[in-house]
Amino acid sequence: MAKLTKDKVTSCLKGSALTLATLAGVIGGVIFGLCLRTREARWTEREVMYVSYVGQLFLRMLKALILPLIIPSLVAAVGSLDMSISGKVGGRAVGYYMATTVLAVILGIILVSAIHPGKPGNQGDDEITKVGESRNVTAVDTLLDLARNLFPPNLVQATTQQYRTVLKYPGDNAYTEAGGQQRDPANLYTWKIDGEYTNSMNILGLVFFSVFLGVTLAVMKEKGKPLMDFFICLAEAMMTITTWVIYMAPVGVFFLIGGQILEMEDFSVVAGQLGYYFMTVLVGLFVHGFIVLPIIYTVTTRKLPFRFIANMTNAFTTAFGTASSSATLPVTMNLLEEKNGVDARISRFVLPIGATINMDGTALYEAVAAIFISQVRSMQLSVGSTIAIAITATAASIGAAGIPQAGLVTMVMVLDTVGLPAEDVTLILAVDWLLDRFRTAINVLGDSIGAGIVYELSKADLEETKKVTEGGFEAVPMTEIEGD
Ligand code: 7O9
Repeated sequence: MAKLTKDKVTSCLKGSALTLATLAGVIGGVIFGLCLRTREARWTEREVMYVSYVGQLFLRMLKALILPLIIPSLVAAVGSLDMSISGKVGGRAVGYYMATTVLAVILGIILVSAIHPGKPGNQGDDEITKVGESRNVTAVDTLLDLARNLFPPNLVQATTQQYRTVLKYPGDNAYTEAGGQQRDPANLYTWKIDGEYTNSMNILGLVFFSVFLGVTLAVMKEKGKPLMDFFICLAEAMMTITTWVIYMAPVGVFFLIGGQILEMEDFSVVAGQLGYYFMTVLVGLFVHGFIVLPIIYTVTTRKLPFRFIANMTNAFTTAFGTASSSATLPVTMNLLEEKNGVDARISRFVLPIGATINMDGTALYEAVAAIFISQVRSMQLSVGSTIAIAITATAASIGAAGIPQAGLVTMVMVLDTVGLPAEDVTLILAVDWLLDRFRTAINVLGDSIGAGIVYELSKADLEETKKVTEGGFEAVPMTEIEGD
């Protein structure tokens, strides 16, 4: 009996060696960074760069996989499903994204109201340092830009740039050509409307186009097969590379986190009310990720969530190390398919969309942050304002990927809805880099559980189309890749 258990333990340990190594990488990275910090002299920017260098290499490898992975994944997954089935699958996914994001925001609002981390006045204005110039944009323009970016005029450009509206004040005596409206420096709506392309990938446009191409190939049936095979093969190749890159995770995460700890200003900022704010967000993320989402998983699939979540550990550690759910996407997809047995047609359809629009952690954080700042500014929030914060925090998390320099801009939008000044984001900046890592891990967890739920709910539908894709669209087993 005892021997059996021991055998089980060793085989389990072998299977989880990589996961354990990556976990050790996280903890080791923290210790490594803390040890380096004991040096008397401050670490220079260059020295920090040397420390995080290896981690940066790992991050670059992951990022290189995103584009050639998500486009063929989406096209092939949507293309291999009947239109009616992809409609059902997409509907389930979007329903899950909406429900969980709203739940996360509500949880955040309840927690920040109950804990009340922000005591008025303590955060002196002199501590505020202005970060960058604030951008002159209206919420309307941001929304219109979002829809504009859904339709990139040039697909190749969309891989590196996205559009944004820029409002300019041309001087007091200038009149608009149409209508002769007086320019008012205080009213953005009377400013000159200009636009520019910024250097960040237009992920919304690419995702939208890929889904559309997938639907088209599904409609073309036999005629579309050569292109389908091309995309299936490309996605497969990227997944294979991912299985190799994952082996670098322990080392990559170690140096990424070590470098970040070295770069950090000081621990003392987490004392006081900023510390309470930090804890509020952390408790919210924890409750959402490890209580609310698992319960939803259990209720909808009638399966226990523990195995499923444990299998995804490597994705969480990678998310924590990189602070980017898109860079983690290849890892997430790989683990979902290889360890949790999620059908590739589901994971490759649902995950890229989830990584783009489903960010529960971000939504929770934005709601908590806005209300925390209003507490510090001793601003009494009406029920209406609280609902306005909830709605904009939800919208900000959905649209984040479509907005250049999202972090600050979306936070400013949320603050703006209740009349708080943009400069106030600086109140929470000191702990943002660390919270980012935690909320990214929860974003990844939310995407994974979503894919798991949609898979379980769609099993019956998938059975019907089994014949169509037989043999063509299956993850390559690890043994085949490693060769003999
Ligand atoms: C967090 F679909 C993909 F994988 F190709 C994809 C590519 C890029 C998906 C999303 C993106 C992307 O650009 N996302 C993005 C996300 C852009 C700006 C901000 C954010 C928000 O990031 C989160 C946060 O700050 O709360 C978090 N760091 O999940 O990555």
